[in-house]
Order: sequence, then C-alpha cells, then structure tokens
Amino acid sequence: MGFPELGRCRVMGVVNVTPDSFSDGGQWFDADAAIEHGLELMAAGADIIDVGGESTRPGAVRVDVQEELRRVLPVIGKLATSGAVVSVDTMHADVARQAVDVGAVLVNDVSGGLADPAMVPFIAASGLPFVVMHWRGHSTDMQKRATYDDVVVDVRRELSGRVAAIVDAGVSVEQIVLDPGLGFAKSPDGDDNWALLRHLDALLELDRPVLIGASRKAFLGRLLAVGGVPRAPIDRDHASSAVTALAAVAGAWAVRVHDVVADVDAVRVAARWSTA
Ligand code: PMM
Repeated sequence: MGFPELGRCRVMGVVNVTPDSFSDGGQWFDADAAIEHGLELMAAGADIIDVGGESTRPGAVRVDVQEELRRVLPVIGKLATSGAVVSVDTMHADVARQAVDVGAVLVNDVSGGLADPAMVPFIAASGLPFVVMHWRGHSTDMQKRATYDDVVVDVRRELSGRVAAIVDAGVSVEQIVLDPGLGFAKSPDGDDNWALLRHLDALLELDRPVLIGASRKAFLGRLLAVGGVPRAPIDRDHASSAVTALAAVAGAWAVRVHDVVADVDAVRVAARWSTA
C-alpha cells in the first residue's frame, strides 16, 4: 500500500480544521494554529497526520466544498512540505483531488465513497490508499440508523459489500483500509462500539488493514461518567490510549487519535507485548 512496514500499529494524529468538532471544537480552526498543531503531532511521533475540514459529530451540518478547501489546503500543503505523511479526511472528491495535488497521500472518507459518486472513480485513478469507514448516512440523522441484528456481523457484511462495490468500480483491493466507524450510527449506550472493538478479529478476517478511531468518543465519556455526567472529551485521552494498546494487540493497522504522545508509547508497548 506504499506504507513502510513498522512492525507495529501506526499512529494517525488528528488535525481538525473546524469550528465545531466534538473532540477539540475550534482549537485548530485557524490555518497557522492547525499547521503548528500538525507539526507538534509529527514531533511527538505521529506516523500520519489526518487533516479534516468538516465536522462529522452527530447532528453536524455539511460544509460546502469551497469552504472545506479553504480550510484544509494550506494546512495539508505546509505539513506535506514539512515532511509529514498526510491524509485528508473528506467526503468530497474535489477536496480529495486538490488535497492530493498539494501532497496528501491517503484519502480517509468516513462515508467509504457513498457520499460523493465521484470519490471512488478518483481513488481508482489515483491508486492511493483509501480508508473505507462503516457509514449509514450523514451526521444530521445517523444515530437514527443505529439498529442492528448483530452489530459485528452486520458491520462486517456492510463493509465487505462496500469493498466488493469499490473493487468492481476499479479500485485495487490493495488500496483499501477498513474502519468500523466507532460512533457513526452506533448505539448511544456505547455497546455497539465495545462489541466492534472486542471482536476486531471479525473485521481482520476480511484481510484488509483496519483503522480504529476511538479517541475521545462519546462511548468513552459515558464509560467514565460520574453521577450520570459523561467525562468531557478533553479528559478522555487516558481511556483512548488504553483502547489503542488493546486494539494494537488485537491487530489494528492504525489508530486515529488526538493525544499522540501517549498513543505512540501505547503502540510500542503493544508491539513488544505481541512479540514476547
Ligand atoms: N472519526 C471522526 C472523524 N473521522 N475517520 C475515520 N477513518 N474513523 C473515525 O472513527 C473518524 C474519522 C470523528 O472524530 P473527530 O471529531 O475527533 O475527528
């Protein structure tokens, strides 16, 4: 897939150039602040920097392409020329194309190519790695779609269907990374997310690398709640790192995280654990 073998799970650091992401809402909305943050994540040991310009938190409204481009292009361009391996987190093919033009080398589409019909043809033509996340619809009403007979079986079947459709459309299977989409159309009590993590092996059986995005998500806030009040996103990093270690031991290819420092240590612990 064009990524060097590291002998451990990769750490993907998140840079959200948005005013409204749940995890860090607004902190890196300014391009200079976002670039500085990306450089810090690199220095902290992130293997990949994932830059996004559209919030996908439950209830978020869509951002138009021009605004998304304005947010992400300068950040991606600067980080790429500074030596970062940059991925672009977008559902828009035009944003993916222009991001690649300025140096992005991986496309992370939370809709797995479903939101924009031009995305999969672009990925086929580019030959770049493509993250296909489990997705059932836009954030405005995705939580209504969190109904499963068996979440592990259903998510695996739906992802496997996406892989078949994307490969049919001309993408090489070698380009595809899978992601269970924690928090996206998953039960609000958190149980669906825990089941997917506990049964990561079911996704790994599809024989593609798996990316896990658990960092700071609501199911961790709920687990750590006191008196029914969820732990704030910014205070969920220790729990996120614990998930990182467990997911890495289970065989995850990469984790998408906010607090890179702790997660870089966690994946090293996991690698040593797994080879002992
Ligand atoms: N989660 C968010 C955004 N992008 N991409 C992938 N592949 N997987 C995820 O789980 C994922 C994602 C939402 O989290 P954020 O607001 O912290 O970026």
